[in-house]
Amino acid sequence: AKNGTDPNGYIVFCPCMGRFGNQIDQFLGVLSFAKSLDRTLVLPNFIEFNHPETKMIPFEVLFQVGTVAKYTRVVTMHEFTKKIMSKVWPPEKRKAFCWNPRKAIYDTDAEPGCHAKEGNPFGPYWDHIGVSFVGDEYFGEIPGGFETSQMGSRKKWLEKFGPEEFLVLAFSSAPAAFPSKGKVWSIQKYLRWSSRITEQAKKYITNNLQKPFVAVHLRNDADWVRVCDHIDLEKNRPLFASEQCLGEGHHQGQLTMEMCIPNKQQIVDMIVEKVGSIGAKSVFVASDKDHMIDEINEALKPYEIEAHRQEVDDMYTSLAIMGRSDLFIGNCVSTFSHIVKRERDHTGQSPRPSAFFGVRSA
Ligand code: GFB
Repeated sequence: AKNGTDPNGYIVFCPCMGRFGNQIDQFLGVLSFAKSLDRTLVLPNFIEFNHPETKMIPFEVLFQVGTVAKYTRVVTMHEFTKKIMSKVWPPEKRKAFCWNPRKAIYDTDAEPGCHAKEGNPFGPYWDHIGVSFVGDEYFGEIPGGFETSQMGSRKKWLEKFGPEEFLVLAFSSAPAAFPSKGKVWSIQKYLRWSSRITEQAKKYITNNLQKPFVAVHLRNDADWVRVCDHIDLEKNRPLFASEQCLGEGHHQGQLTMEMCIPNKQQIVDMIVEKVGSIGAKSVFVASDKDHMIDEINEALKPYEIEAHRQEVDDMYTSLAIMGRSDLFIGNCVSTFSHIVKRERDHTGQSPRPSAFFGVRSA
């Protein structure tokens, strides 16, 4: 490669939709897309919303670069911006890629386009890495778009947006399906928590939990109640991550309110059942709102075991702890739970047990 850069070019994108579970969900599809176009993927900064602050978290703070590099060619955002960008992507070549032109949200007089830097997190994301765009390119006419498994798709990408003219493809949002398709879920095995996060998880477990332990994800903040209002009992349509427990197109059953927002009794009953089934010695609870520690401990009294939480629930450590549990109980609709489920299914010799609220196991 000329001056140490990839002659096939690069893909850089903003994981601009949703929070961490959504961002990871789409990231799996982006990995598959980059591999299929045989370009180096610039590992994103993940976006954390601590209102009013928007924080950029470099991929390598959360995950091991070496492991994801076993799946496809990657480079960290840091290395790309410091060493590569100026060589392969002069400012006058910086086009934004999106599906098709759309109207701006704020500037109502603006021409339709990608508006790649309009609003939060779009603007802050590219500003953070010092990128501005001189124009837009649309890929909606390519058969399948980012679904390059479709006939003729890869050829079209090369014809229209080949590396001679476009060494860098910069996407204003993740070039991947949401929710993710089943065929990319196993790519999760290339996402290994960074040693810092793994150490924090191990330390927490050693200091607080007796093994074997059950881990529980409770998704119960106010925003979630509104999500569950969208359950379509008639058409039984997939909702966010729901295919993780009901299969693609929900061929395995009906999405219910209990799966999305189980009530307190259903939660406690499920935990007690699973504790009994594996003879658990402790329970770990992660939540975005109400960990229900008192209610759970009341129900666990006869078993003489206790439920624990992180006093400040750091979401990344919580995910890693849940990944390491002996049995996981998740929320079927939550993409946050799905991270744990995929990790347990695919990072190991064989799948480790996961269960979902509202889903009766055989
Ligand atoms: O990750 P996420 O897209 O998953 O959004 P869902 C949920 C966010 O809530 C996480 C926080 O990124 C965390 O910031 N959160 C959830 C938690 N559970 C926990 C937890 O156990 N511990 C901690 N510390 N934080 C949906 C989206 O969220 O939310 C939809 O799929 C939609 O896009 C909806 O926006 C409102 O899939 O659960």
